[in-house]
Amino acid sequence: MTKVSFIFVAIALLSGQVLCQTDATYAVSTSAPGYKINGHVENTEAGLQIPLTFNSNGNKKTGVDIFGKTIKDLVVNVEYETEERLHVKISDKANKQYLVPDSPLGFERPKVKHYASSKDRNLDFQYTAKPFNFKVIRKNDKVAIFDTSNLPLVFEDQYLELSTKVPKDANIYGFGEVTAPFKRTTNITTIWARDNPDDFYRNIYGAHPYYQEVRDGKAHGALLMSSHGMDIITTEGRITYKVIGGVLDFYFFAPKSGTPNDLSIAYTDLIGKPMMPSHWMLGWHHCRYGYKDISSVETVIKKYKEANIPLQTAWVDIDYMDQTKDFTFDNIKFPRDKMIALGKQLHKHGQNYVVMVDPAISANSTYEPYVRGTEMDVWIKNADGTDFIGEVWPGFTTFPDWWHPNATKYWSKEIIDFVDLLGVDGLWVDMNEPASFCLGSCGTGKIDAGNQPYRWTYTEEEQAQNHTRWEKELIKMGNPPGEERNLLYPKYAINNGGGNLSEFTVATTALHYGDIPHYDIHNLYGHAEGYITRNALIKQNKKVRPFVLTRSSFVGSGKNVGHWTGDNHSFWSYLKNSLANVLNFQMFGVSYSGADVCGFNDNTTEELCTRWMEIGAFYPFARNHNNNAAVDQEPYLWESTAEASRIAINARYTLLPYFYTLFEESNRLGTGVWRPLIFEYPAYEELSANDVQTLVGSDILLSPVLDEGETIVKAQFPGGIWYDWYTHEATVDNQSKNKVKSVTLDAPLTHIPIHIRGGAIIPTKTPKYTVGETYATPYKLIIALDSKNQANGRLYIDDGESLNVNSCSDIDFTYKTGKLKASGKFDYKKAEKIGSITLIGKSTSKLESARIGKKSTKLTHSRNSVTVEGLSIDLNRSFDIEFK
Ligand SMILES: *[C@@H]1O[C@H](CO)[C@@H](O)[C@H](O)[C@H]1NC(C)=O
Ligand SMILES: *[C@@H]1O[C@H](CO)[C@@H](O)[C@H](O)[C@H]1NC(C)=O
Ligand SMILES: *[C@@H]1O[C@H](CO)[C@@H](O)[C@H](O)[C@H]1NC(C)=O
Ligand SMILES: *[C@@H]1O[C@H](CO)[C@@H](O)[C@H](O)[C@H]1NC(C)=O
Ligand SMILES: *[C@@H]1O[C@H](CO)[C@@H](O)[C@H](O)[C@H]1NC(C)=O
Ligand SMILES: *[C@@H]1O[C@H](CO)[C@@H](O)[C@H](O)[C@H]1NC(C)=O
Ligand SMILES: *[C@@H]1O[C@H](CO)[C@@H](O)[C@H](O)[C@H]1NC(C)=O
Ligand SMILES: *[C@@H]1O[C@H](CO)[C@@H](O)[C@H](O)[C@H]1NC(C)=O
Ligand SMILES: CC(=O)N[C@H]1CO[C@H](CO)[C@@H](O)[C@@H]1O
Repeated sequence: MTKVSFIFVAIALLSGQVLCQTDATYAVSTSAPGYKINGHVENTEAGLQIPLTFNSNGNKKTGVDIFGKTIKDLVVNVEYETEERLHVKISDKANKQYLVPDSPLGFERPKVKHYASSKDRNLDFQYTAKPFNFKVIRKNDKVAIFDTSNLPLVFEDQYLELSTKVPKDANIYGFGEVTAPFKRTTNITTIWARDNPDDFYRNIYGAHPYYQEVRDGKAHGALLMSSHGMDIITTEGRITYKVIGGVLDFYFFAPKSGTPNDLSIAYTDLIGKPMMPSHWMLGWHHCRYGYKDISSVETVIKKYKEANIPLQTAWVDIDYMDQTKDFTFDNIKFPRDKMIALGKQLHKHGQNYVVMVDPAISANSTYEPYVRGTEMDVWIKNADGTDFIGEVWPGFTTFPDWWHPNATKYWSKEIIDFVDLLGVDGLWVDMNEPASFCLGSCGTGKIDAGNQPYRWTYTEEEQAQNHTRWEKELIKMGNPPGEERNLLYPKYAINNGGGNLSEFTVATTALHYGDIPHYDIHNLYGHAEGYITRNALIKQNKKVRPFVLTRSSFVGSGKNVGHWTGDNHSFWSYLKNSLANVLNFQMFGVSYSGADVCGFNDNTTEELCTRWMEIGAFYPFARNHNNNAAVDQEPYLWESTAEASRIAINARYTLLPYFYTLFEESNRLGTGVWRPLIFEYPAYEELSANDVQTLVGSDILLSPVLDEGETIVKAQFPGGIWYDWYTHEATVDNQSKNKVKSVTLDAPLTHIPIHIRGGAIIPTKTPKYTVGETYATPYKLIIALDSKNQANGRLYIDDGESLNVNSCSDIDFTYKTGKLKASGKFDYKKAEKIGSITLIGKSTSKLESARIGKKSTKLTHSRNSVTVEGLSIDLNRSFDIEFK
């Protein structure tokens, strides 16, 4: 946005302060007259239906056609879908604006059978007639969680604007994908999927127009269900949405309890619950772009083992492909037979294997995936009906149109044949924003041109020449027939970090099946690929849980895939921001997520990689990944990094049953595996901006070093007792409720501070080299007592891989008045045992023995805990143990 339009007046803030931002994007369209109720407001079975008409006050000149064509007649549908979810959809009466498609590729909206009654629901809808404005009221405390009063409503074909008031310094979280601090302050969040490695505060790979707010200790959320490009402006006192198409399709969430965890449940009730990973997926992963041949990969696997750093899964980036074409092998460096043998070798050692696949298909008339796709006519098209041909790694490429009726069949065959052949355990789908290195259909008429020099390898002058030519051709190609909108250069341009909308991706004028311009569907492309790829993997093997890791994502993607935060840099700032990014994805319902450990682009250093391994070992998805142009960063390369990695990964493997239990909860309920402190302690305002520590579930607190040269961490601890993971000492002893204690923790280079919440029972294992070996050890319970000498916890057990679980155990542990009780469901019949129990807490020094059935066993005392070892308690039925 460069031009400041005359209709933009930087308005005085609701808080009374004057907005300093000069960028017009921050302002609201004060000249827009808005809408008024026109006719009967109807009470429907679901709620209300309100007809609106443009509030033109005779003066047709102002506030009309601001950035598009004003749509005069609108309908507001208010639906009380559940007690904690309200759907408010403002759409054009004529139903011409594009909606996010329903099943199967977009977003599967749940069918509502019974709407919430006015008595039971926690949300109310209030409105004014002229101009039309509305408030969403959280009933149990009468707070207006969304309030458009005195703020304009603009509804044009290519520009929609709506704002809500928020309190001063509001605790806003979400809106993405963006690399920014967890708590969002004044900023513009642009949503337009984009392949970009490092732009802080700019739009990157995924599209999640969802936020959560914690106000007065209570959480609520709002989703704008839109696949269009948009800017979301968060500024003092206000959030403003500026969207370049579609309708205003909002969902509001307000759990009765007010807890952020219950909000996550309510949100994922709508968008789908996060997928359930297999045990192996929770192990440590390693990958590099730029291994020169397969023996380099084999060497890495060997050296990990020699250094005794657990490695569960070896990955191969696009290097294995023949001229970077999907589903092929480089005959010399990564020959097919050796690639197959590598998988067998890994499996023999209880390890796993994942490779990359891109959506772009080389336009090469002797390359079978291209030939088959062309026969089935599955490619995205140009406005004139020819194939759209962009440029990716293998040169000129076509792009599967996931909406084409043949696309699922086409892609499934390619995926299934490939996985059958190679024996990989999962796929990694990259470049699916989709990324394209040229502008427009630069490969039209250039089939069989082979690999091309990449755009960035030309001189600037040549790049500019290419760009000018591409742009001319794109403009010449023009709009699809019958399309009246300006798809290439909408008047409201959004703050796309890449410039014009079609830069580095498929042109917005290109067509998907049913003549849907890419303009309307762009943000769904990666989501659709993830969905189809997952289903193909299920078809390939119905028994085990599929593994798909995606770069681009949309609302609801977490149901199908995991996500890594992309091509970041080996800088301290990225290490620090990785916590916020992972926390964002927990909120977006993509629990299985993580950043590239040690950083992707640029050269890491020993210290940075050491610190990154320490926290990276605890990312829900934990993988070291490097770029071809950077120095090696395998964790065994430096002594301190190797040492820190062993310590941290061993702690993760010790905690595997705890992680797995959290993933099951996430899959069933929708809660995050990682949680920011403020989501577990929403009443503690001091924690609202803390994104440098994180909780794993409710009970494990990580306080990593994220700054160069630091050997201490200034950590915040909410009320209660917090025990040091390593020494069992109470770092914070009986801190009173609702108070935060700041503690400076020692953190020498190879040490990550970890704390256990007093009151938690944590199921653990003995860490071994692989996840399988770790899981084969007996369980060990850690009971960390609270100030009342009580604790409780949960353990979920199944076979760790079945897609359809047919037997599982769900065990509740409680410890009270010296007695540990295990109760719940005990259906998983395979021999699972508890081998030891450790009690932590001051009062444990008085304990001497544990009585199990008739047998009494002596306890071993350490400084702050007691342990009973050599147990063999069957986890197939309830039991009691008494400590005396
Ligand atoms: C977003 O916030 C950051 C940090 O406060 C700031 O540096 C940046 O300028 C902001 N961006 C915009 C567009 O306001
Ligand atoms: C699907 O593919 C078949 C060839 O397998 C082709 O005949 C048919 O036209 C394709 N369908 C569409 C809608 O393009
Ligand atoms: C086209 O693909 C075939 C098969 O993968 C390959 O052998 C050939 O080198 C490719 N041609 C070009 C020009 O890239
Ligand atoms: C880009 O420019 C170079 C140098 O002028 C030219 O050789 C090349 O074909 C152009 N690439 C594309 C994809 O148009
Ligand atoms: C965007 O498109 C406009 C209109 O063609 C052009 O003037 C401008 O240079 C383009 N911007 C970029 C970053 O390519
Ligand atoms: C990374 O290190 C290599 C080898 O020392 C060097 O050639 C390269 O320029 C470095 N890259 C950056 C971005 O500093
Ligand atoms: C912890 O503090 C509470 C009051 O805040 C007190 O009632 C309780 O006895 C204390 N417990 C211990 C173990 O110190
Ligand atoms: C539990 O397992 C033990 C040993 O594996 C067996 O003896 C016992 O019968 C089992 N109990 C139940 C309730 O299945
Ligand atoms: C653009 C991008 O992917 N940035 C990532 C870089 O690294 C940090 C830390 O790992 C991530 O949080 C960012 O998302």
